[in-house]
Amino acid sequence: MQKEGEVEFTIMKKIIYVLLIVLTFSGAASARYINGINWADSVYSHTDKIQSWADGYCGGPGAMLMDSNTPATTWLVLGPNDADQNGNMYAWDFEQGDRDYVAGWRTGSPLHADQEIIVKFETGIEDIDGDDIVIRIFCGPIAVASVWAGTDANDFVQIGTIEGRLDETPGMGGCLYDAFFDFNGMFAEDVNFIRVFREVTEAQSGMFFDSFSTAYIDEPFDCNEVGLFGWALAGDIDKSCYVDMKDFALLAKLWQKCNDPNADDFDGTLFDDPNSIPSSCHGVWQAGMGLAGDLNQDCRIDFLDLQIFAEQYLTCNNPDDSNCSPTW
Ligand SMILES: [Ca+2]
Ligand SMILES: [Ca+2]
Ligand SMILES: [Ca+2]
Ligand SMILES: [Ca+2]
Repeated sequence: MQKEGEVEFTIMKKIIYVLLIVLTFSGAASARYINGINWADSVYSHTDKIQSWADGYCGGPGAMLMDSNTPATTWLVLGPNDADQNGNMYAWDFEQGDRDYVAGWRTGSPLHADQEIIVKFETGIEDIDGDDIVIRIFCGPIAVASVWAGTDANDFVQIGTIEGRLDETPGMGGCLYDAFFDFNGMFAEDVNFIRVFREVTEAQSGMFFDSFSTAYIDEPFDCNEVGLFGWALAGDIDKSCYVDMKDFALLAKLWQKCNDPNADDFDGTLFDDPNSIPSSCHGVWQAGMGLAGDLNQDCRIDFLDLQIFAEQYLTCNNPDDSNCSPTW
Protein backbone atom coordinates (compact mmCIF):
# COMPACT_ATOMS: atom_id res chain seq x y z
CA MET A 1 0.00 0.00 0.00
CA GLN A 2 1.22 3.48 -0.83
CA LYS A 3 1.56 5.96 2.00
CA GLU A 4 -0.34 9.22 1.76
CA GLY A 5 2.81 11.19 0.97
CA GLU A 6 3.73 8.84 -1.88
CA VAL A 7 0.26 9.11 -3.40
CA GLU A 8 0.48 12.89 -3.30
CA PHE A 9 3.93 12.71 -4.85
CA THR A 10 2.62 10.51 -7.69
CA ILE A 11 -0.26 12.93 -8.33
CA MET A 12 2.12 15.88 -8.28
CA LYS A 13 4.36 14.16 -10.82
CA LYS A 14 1.38 13.65 -13.11
CA ILE A 15 0.31 17.27 -12.76
CA ILE A 16 3.82 18.51 -13.47
CA TYR A 17 4.05 16.24 -16.50
CA VAL A 18 0.78 17.59 -17.91
CA LEU A 19 1.88 21.16 -17.19
CA LEU A 20 5.16 20.55 -18.97
CA ILE A 21 3.36 19.29 -22.06
CA VAL A 22 1.04 22.30 -22.02
CA LEU A 23 3.94 24.71 -21.56
CA THR A 24 5.90 23.10 -24.36
CA PHE A 25 3.16 23.50 -26.91
CA SER A 26 1.05 26.43 -25.79
CA GLY A 27 3.53 29.14 -26.73
CA ALA A 28 4.46 30.61 -30.03
CA ALA A 29 4.88 28.40 -33.07
CA SER A 30 8.54 29.19 -33.62
CA ALA A 31 9.86 28.49 -37.09
CA ARG A 32 8.19 29.36 -40.34
CA TYR A 33 8.69 26.10 -42.20
CA ILE A 34 5.51 25.61 -44.24
CA ASN A 35 4.72 22.60 -46.42
CA GLY A 36 8.40 21.78 -46.85
CA ILE A 37 9.58 25.33 -47.62
CA ASN A 38 11.84 27.00 -45.07
CA TRP A 39 11.14 30.77 -44.78
CA ALA A 40 13.44 33.20 -42.96
CA ASP A 41 12.64 33.19 -39.24
CA SER A 42 14.14 36.44 -37.99
CA VAL A 43 16.04 39.56 -39.00
CA TYR A 44 19.46 39.10 -37.44
CA SER A 45 20.51 42.68 -38.15
CA HIS A 46 19.92 45.56 -40.54
CA THR A 47 21.16 49.11 -41.19
CA ASP A 48 19.20 52.19 -40.16
CA LYS A 49 17.65 53.23 -43.51
CA ILE A 50 15.81 49.98 -44.24
CA GLN A 51 12.11 50.75 -44.79
CA SER A 52 8.89 49.60 -46.38
CA TRP A 53 8.29 50.78 -49.94
CA ALA A 54 5.19 52.96 -49.75
CA ASP A 55 4.64 56.20 -47.93
CA GLY A 56 1.30 55.75 -46.32
CA TYR A 57 -0.18 52.58 -47.82
CA CYS A 58 -1.28 50.10 -45.22
CA GLY A 59 1.11 51.44 -42.64
CA GLY A 60 -0.10 54.87 -41.66
CA PRO A 61 1.65 58.09 -42.61
CA GLY A 62 5.20 57.95 -43.88
CA ALA A 63 7.48 55.06 -44.62
CA MET A 64 7.72 52.29 -42.05
CA LEU A 65 11.35 52.15 -41.04
CA MET A 66 12.43 48.69 -40.00
CA ASP A 67 13.12 48.61 -36.29
CA SER A 68 14.78 45.63 -34.65
CA ASN A 69 14.76 47.10 -31.14
CA THR A 70 10.97 46.99 -31.08
CA PRO A 71 10.47 44.96 -34.25
CA ALA A 72 7.06 46.10 -35.37
CA THR A 73 8.26 45.82 -38.96
CA THR A 74 11.04 43.20 -39.23
CA TRP A 75 8.37 40.71 -40.32
CA LEU A 76 8.05 42.57 -43.65
CA VAL A 77 10.80 40.31 -45.04
CA LEU A 78 9.99 37.21 -42.93
CA GLY A 79 7.61 34.34 -43.53
CA PRO A 80 5.99 33.48 -46.88
CA ASN A 81 5.57 35.85 -49.85
CA ASP A 82 2.85 38.29 -48.85
CA ALA A 83 3.20 41.48 -50.93
CA ASP A 84 1.35 40.14 -53.99
CA GLN A 85 -1.99 38.98 -52.68
CA ASN A 86 -3.73 38.51 -56.05
CA GLY A 87 -1.03 36.33 -57.57
CA ASN A 88 0.10 38.31 -60.65
CA MET A 89 3.70 38.96 -59.51
CA TYR A 90 2.91 42.68 -59.35
CA ALA A 91 3.09 44.12 -55.82
CA TRP A 92 1.15 47.37 -56.22
CA ASP A 93 -2.47 46.24 -56.84
CA PHE A 94 -3.36 47.86 -53.54
CA GLU A 95 -7.06 48.09 -54.45
CA GLN A 96 -7.08 44.33 -55.02
CA GLY A 97 -5.48 43.31 -51.77
CA ASP A 98 -1.74 43.73 -52.38
CA ARG A 99 0.04 44.99 -49.29
CA ASP A 100 3.24 46.92 -48.70
CA TYR A 101 4.82 43.99 -46.87
CA VAL A 102 8.33 44.53 -48.23
CA ALA A 103 11.42 46.29 -46.90
CA GLY A 104 14.60 47.55 -48.52
CA TRP A 105 16.38 50.69 -49.62
CA ARG A 106 15.34 53.69 -51.69
CA THR A 107 16.55 57.16 -52.84
CA GLY A 108 19.95 57.99 -54.31
CA SER A 109 21.04 60.05 -51.32
CA PRO A 110 24.55 59.15 -50.07
CA LEU A 111 22.99 58.91 -46.61
CA HIS A 112 21.28 55.77 -47.87
CA ALA A 113 24.46 54.04 -49.07
CA ASP A 114 25.84 50.80 -47.61
CA GLN A 115 22.48 49.42 -46.50
CA GLU A 116 22.09 45.74 -45.67
CA ILE A 117 19.72 43.17 -44.21
CA ILE A 118 20.82 39.87 -42.64
CA VAL A 119 18.10 37.25 -42.13
CA LYS A 120 18.41 34.10 -40.06
CA PHE A 121 17.02 30.60 -40.69
CA GLU A 122 16.63 28.52 -37.54
CA THR A 123 16.92 25.31 -39.54
CA GLY A 124 19.95 25.46 -41.83
CA ILE A 125 19.66 25.52 -45.63
CA GLU A 126 21.28 22.60 -47.45
CA ASP A 127 23.35 22.68 -50.59
CA ILE A 128 21.27 20.35 -52.77
CA ASP A 129 21.75 19.69 -56.48
CA GLY A 130 20.82 22.94 -58.18
CA ASP A 131 19.40 26.08 -56.55
CA ASP A 132 19.20 26.36 -52.78
CA ILE A 133 17.58 29.71 -51.98
CA VAL A 134 15.06 32.13 -53.50
CA ILE A 135 14.79 35.84 -52.72
CA ARG A 136 11.64 37.63 -53.95
CA ILE A 137 12.30 41.30 -54.79
CA PHE A 138 11.39 44.27 -56.95
CA CYS A 139 13.86 47.04 -57.83
CA GLY A 140 14.73 50.00 -60.02
CA PRO A 141 16.56 49.64 -63.38
CA ILE A 142 20.04 50.40 -62.05
CA ALA A 143 19.75 48.66 -58.67
CA VAL A 144 22.48 46.20 -57.69
CA ALA A 145 22.68 44.08 -54.55
CA SER A 146 25.34 41.57 -53.62
CA VAL A 147 24.00 38.41 -51.98
CA TRP A 148 25.96 36.56 -49.32
CA ALA A 149 25.52 33.40 -47.28
CA GLY A 150 27.06 32.20 -44.03
CA THR A 151 27.02 29.29 -41.61
CA ASP A 152 27.43 31.92 -38.91
CA ALA A 153 26.70 35.66 -38.89
CA ASN A 154 30.32 36.82 -39.00
CA ASP A 155 31.69 34.92 -41.95
CA PHE A 156 29.89 35.52 -45.26
CA VAL A 157 30.72 34.27 -48.74
CA GLN A 158 29.23 36.01 -51.78
CA ILE A 159 26.89 33.70 -53.71
CA GLY A 160 25.77 36.13 -56.41
CA THR A 161 24.19 39.47 -57.27
CA ILE A 162 20.75 40.82 -58.14
CA GLU A 163 20.80 43.50 -60.88
CA GLY A 164 18.00 45.62 -62.28
CA ARG A 165 17.64 46.09 -66.05
CA LEU A 166 15.95 48.84 -68.08
CA ASP A 167 12.34 47.95 -68.99
CA GLU A 168 12.76 44.39 -67.76
CA THR A 169 12.03 42.39 -64.62
CA PRO A 170 13.73 42.91 -62.27
CA GLY A 171 14.07 46.61 -62.89
CA MET A 172 10.47 47.89 -63.00
CA GLY A 173 8.84 49.21 -59.83
CA GLY A 174 6.49 46.74 -58.19
CA CYS A 175 7.25 43.91 -60.65
CA LEU A 176 8.26 40.99 -58.48
CA TYR A 177 11.13 38.71 -59.39
CA ASP A 178 12.36 35.49 -57.84
CA ALA A 179 16.17 35.49 -57.69
CA PHE A 180 17.60 31.95 -57.31
CA PHE A 181 21.02 31.10 -55.89
CA ASP A 182 23.09 27.92 -55.74
CA PHE A 183 25.60 27.40 -52.90
CA ASN A 184 27.49 25.23 -55.36
CA GLY A 185 29.81 23.44 -52.91
CA MET A 186 30.98 26.63 -51.17
CA PHE A 187 29.84 25.57 -47.69
CA ALA A 188 30.84 22.55 -45.62
CA GLU A 189 27.86 23.03 -43.29
CA ASP A 190 24.24 24.13 -43.71
CA VAL A 191 23.70 27.87 -44.16
CA ASN A 192 21.78 29.80 -41.48
CA PHE A 193 22.34 33.42 -42.55
CA ILE A 194 21.65 35.30 -45.79
CA ARG A 195 22.84 38.87 -46.29
CA VAL A 196 21.86 41.36 -49.01
CA PHE A 197 23.96 44.52 -49.46
CA ARG A 198 23.30 47.69 -51.48
CA GLU A 199 26.02 48.16 -54.12
CA VAL A 200 24.63 51.19 -56.02
CA THR A 201 23.25 54.39 -54.47
CA GLU A 202 21.82 56.60 -57.21
CA ALA A 203 18.37 57.56 -58.45
CA GLN A 204 16.42 54.46 -59.69
CA SER A 205 18.50 52.06 -57.59
CA GLY A 206 15.97 51.20 -54.89
CA MET A 207 15.40 47.54 -54.05
CA PHE A 208 12.74 45.93 -51.86
CA PHE A 209 12.57 42.41 -50.46
CA ASP A 210 9.39 40.43 -49.93
CA SER A 211 10.76 37.07 -48.73
CA PHE A 212 13.72 34.73 -48.33
CA SER A 213 13.26 30.96 -48.57
CA THR A 214 14.68 27.61 -49.60
CA ALA A 215 14.43 26.81 -53.32
CA TYR A 216 13.62 23.16 -52.60
CA ILE A 217 10.86 21.30 -50.75
CA ASP A 218 11.66 19.01 -47.80
CA GLU A 219 9.46 15.91 -47.55
CA PRO A 220 9.28 14.10 -44.23
CA PHE A 221 10.53 10.57 -43.50
CA ASP A 222 9.08 10.30 -40.01
CA CYS A 223 6.67 12.13 -37.72
CA ASN A 224 9.41 14.30 -36.25
CA GLU A 225 10.13 15.65 -39.73
CA VAL A 226 6.41 16.18 -40.39
CA GLY A 227 6.53 18.75 -37.59
CA LEU A 228 9.98 20.10 -38.37
CA PHE A 229 9.30 20.66 -42.09
CA GLY A 230 5.90 22.26 -41.55
CA TRP A 231 3.61 19.47 -42.82
CA ALA A 232 1.60 19.03 -39.61
CA LEU A 233 -2.19 19.15 -39.95
CA ALA A 234 -3.58 22.45 -38.65
CA GLY A 235 -5.40 20.67 -35.82
CA ASP A 236 -2.32 18.68 -34.81
CA ILE A 237 -1.27 21.22 -32.21
CA ASP A 238 1.18 18.98 -30.33
CA LYS A 239 2.73 17.76 -33.63
CA SER A 240 2.10 14.09 -32.80
CA CYS A 241 0.83 13.42 -36.38
CA TYR A 242 -2.64 12.64 -34.98
CA VAL A 243 -5.47 15.12 -34.39
CA ASP A 244 -6.93 13.90 -31.13
CA MET A 245 -8.04 14.82 -27.61
CA LYS A 246 -4.53 15.91 -26.63
CA ASP A 247 -4.76 18.66 -29.23
CA PHE A 248 -8.21 19.55 -27.96
CA ALA A 249 -6.78 19.97 -24.46
CA LEU A 250 -4.18 22.41 -25.79
CA LEU A 251 -6.86 24.34 -27.69
CA ALA A 252 -8.98 24.51 -24.53
CA LYS A 253 -6.02 25.67 -22.46
CA LEU A 254 -5.75 28.87 -24.54
CA TRP A 255 -9.51 29.28 -25.09
CA GLN A 256 -10.53 32.92 -25.75
CA LYS A 257 -6.91 34.11 -25.69
CA CYS A 258 -6.06 36.89 -28.12
CA ASN A 259 -2.60 37.91 -29.39
CA ASP A 260 -3.73 40.43 -32.03
CA PRO A 261 -1.69 43.57 -31.20
CA ASN A 262 -4.54 45.77 -32.48
CA ALA A 263 -7.37 44.15 -30.50
CA ASP A 264 -8.88 45.52 -27.29
CA ASP A 265 -8.39 42.23 -25.45
CA PHE A 266 -4.80 41.77 -26.65
CA ASP A 267 -2.74 39.74 -24.17
CA GLY A 268 0.97 40.67 -24.39
CA THR A 269 1.93 37.90 -21.98
CA LEU A 270 1.39 35.44 -24.84
CA PHE A 271 4.73 36.61 -26.32
CA ASP A 272 8.13 35.43 -25.14
CA ASP A 273 9.47 38.98 -25.30
CA PRO A 274 6.99 41.81 -24.62
CA ASN A 275 9.40 44.26 -26.31
CA SER A 276 9.39 42.24 -29.50
CA ILE A 277 5.84 42.23 -30.83
CA PRO A 278 4.93 42.73 -34.52
CA SER A 279 2.52 45.50 -35.48
CA SER A 280 -0.38 43.38 -36.75
CA CYS A 281 -1.89 39.90 -36.54
CA HIS A 282 -0.53 39.17 -40.01
CA GLY A 283 2.91 40.24 -38.80
CA VAL A 284 2.63 38.01 -35.74
CA TRP A 285 2.22 35.02 -38.04
CA GLN A 286 4.86 36.16 -40.55
CA ALA A 287 7.33 36.45 -37.67
CA GLY A 288 6.51 32.92 -36.48
CA MET A 289 4.89 34.11 -33.24
CA GLY A 290 1.38 32.74 -33.84
CA LEU A 291 -0.37 30.70 -31.16
CA ALA A 292 -0.24 26.97 -31.85
CA GLY A 293 -4.01 26.58 -31.32
CA ASP A 294 -4.98 29.51 -33.57
CA LEU A 295 -5.82 27.27 -36.51
CA ASN A 296 -7.30 29.97 -38.77
CA GLN A 297 -4.50 32.42 -37.88
CA ASP A 298 -6.74 35.30 -36.83
CA CYS A 299 -4.87 35.75 -33.51
CA ARG A 300 -7.84 34.63 -31.41
CA ILE A 301 -8.66 31.16 -30.11
CA ASP A 302 -12.38 30.63 -30.44
CA PHE A 303 -15.15 28.63 -32.14
CA LEU A 304 -13.68 29.19 -35.62
CA ASP A 305 -10.61 27.23 -34.51
CA LEU A 306 -12.75 24.60 -32.84
CA GLN A 307 -14.62 24.16 -36.12
CA ILE A 308 -11.38 23.48 -38.02
CA PHE A 309 -10.28 21.14 -35.26
CA ALA A 310 -13.60 19.25 -35.43
CA GLU A 311 -13.28 18.83 -39.22
CA GLN A 312 -9.84 17.28 -38.77
CA TYR A 313 -10.61 15.29 -35.62
CA LEU A 314 -9.16 11.75 -35.73
CA THR A 315 -7.28 12.37 -38.99
CA CYS A 316 -3.55 11.69 -39.11
CA ASN A 317 -0.47 11.95 -41.33
CA ASN A 318 2.14 9.83 -39.56
CA PRO A 319 4.49 8.43 -42.29
CA ASP A 320 5.01 5.27 -40.18
CA ASP A 321 1.27 4.49 -39.87
CA SER A 322 -0.44 2.91 -42.89
CA ASN A 323 -3.83 4.06 -41.55
CA CYS A 324 -2.78 7.66 -42.15
CA SER A 325 -2.73 9.59 -45.44
CA PRO A 326 0.33 11.66 -46.32
CA THR A 327 -0.40 15.34 -46.87
CA TRP A 328 2.72 16.00 -48.96
CA1 LIG B 1 -0.58 41.80 -57.32
CA1 LIG C 1 23.00 23.76 -54.54
CA1 LIG D 1 6.99 40.22 -47.27
CA1 LIG E 1 -8.38 31.68 -34.50
